[in-house]
Amino acid sequence: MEKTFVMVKPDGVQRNLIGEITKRFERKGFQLVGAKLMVVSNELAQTHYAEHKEKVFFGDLVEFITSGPVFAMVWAGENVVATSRSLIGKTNPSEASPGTIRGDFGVIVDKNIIHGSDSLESAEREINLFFKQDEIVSYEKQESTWIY
Ligand code: RTP
Ligand code: MG
Repeated sequence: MEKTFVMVKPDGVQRNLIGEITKRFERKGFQLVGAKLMVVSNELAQTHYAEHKEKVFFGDLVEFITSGPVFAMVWAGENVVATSRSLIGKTNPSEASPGTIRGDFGVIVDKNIIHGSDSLESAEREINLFFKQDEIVSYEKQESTWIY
């Protein structure tokens, strides 16, 4: 099953949006297969955002993402990489459509609430950066007499 890496950034955690964001992914129909609250080290931040290391905003981006706890997640489901990006919305919240996470909750580009992997390759790379193999759980829905 396809998987992607999603992270509530420090601003999203500060604003108590972990529940709201997790709810949107669950209700969309995706399955949560890994999650943890953590503080990103400087080294991990630089590796994660390596593609932006020549950009003028790189230093600020690394400083921000390491400034407080993030909520790192792995979500699974068909087309989860691309569909997560559309649930998240455009990078700049001022351009993100209402109904998307950044469109509904974000204001400025450097505090845009959430990260989502932008391709299958990025997803695999980022999941391995943030999670150990045994922190990812795979499970099937059970037939039961206790879900009504
Ligand atoms: P992310 O990687 O965080 O999910 O965001 P993204 O794919 O939508 O955007 P990306 O181009 O990868 O940019 C990474 C993060 O850098 C910050 N940024 N600041 N000041 C600026 O012009 C600027 N441009 C990008 C944003 O916080 C963006 O999420
Ligand atoms: Mg990106």
